[in-house]
Amino acid sequence: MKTTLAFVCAAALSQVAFAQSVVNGDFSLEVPGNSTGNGWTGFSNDGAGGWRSSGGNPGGYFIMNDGGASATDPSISQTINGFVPGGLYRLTGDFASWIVSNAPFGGASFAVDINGTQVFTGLAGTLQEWRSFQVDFTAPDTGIVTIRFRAEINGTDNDFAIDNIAVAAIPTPATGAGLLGLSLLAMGRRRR
Ligand SMILES: [Ca+2]
Ligand SMILES: [Ca+2]
Ligand SMILES: [Ca+2]
Repeated sequence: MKTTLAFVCAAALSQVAFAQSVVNGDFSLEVPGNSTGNGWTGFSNDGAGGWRSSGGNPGGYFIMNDGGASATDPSISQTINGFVPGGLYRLTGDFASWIVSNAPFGGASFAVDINGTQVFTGLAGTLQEWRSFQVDFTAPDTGIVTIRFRAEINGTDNDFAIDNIAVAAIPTPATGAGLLGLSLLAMGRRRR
């Protein structure tokens, strides 16, 4: 019985401790605009877009920009392995409308995709004002998750910058029960 309880608690704790990390989520390292490097893969970003070493929130950041073609969207993505299948996770980050010459802005033209499904859209807002997004998702059976960010999604030329991209595990009710069991076990030990 003791062994079983300890095993359950250990399993619960491992899920709490587990948090897949985004590589270079703060963009402190250079990222290519149209290939793969330092964790990210850029696509369809022109010279006015791409990685910048300073001026983000703070420090390095990445601008998704192209010429507003409706057939393509400037984007950046990262594939992360090792999620617990069925586990709950939270993707967070900062985004901002960016290029002055494209004002006035209109419509939702920023998107967050998880494994190819659009899960968040952001309205173009005040120029270069950082705002935050938060998306909760369940990890698939493969344990592999691709996060992708896109700008100009509605056929506009609205560019977006991103920074501080992170993923963390969300404690589940089962995990909470495991932790309760652990604290009860600890209390029992203290009593003895
Ligand atoms: Ca940064
Ligand atoms: Ca587009
Ligand atoms: Ca643009």
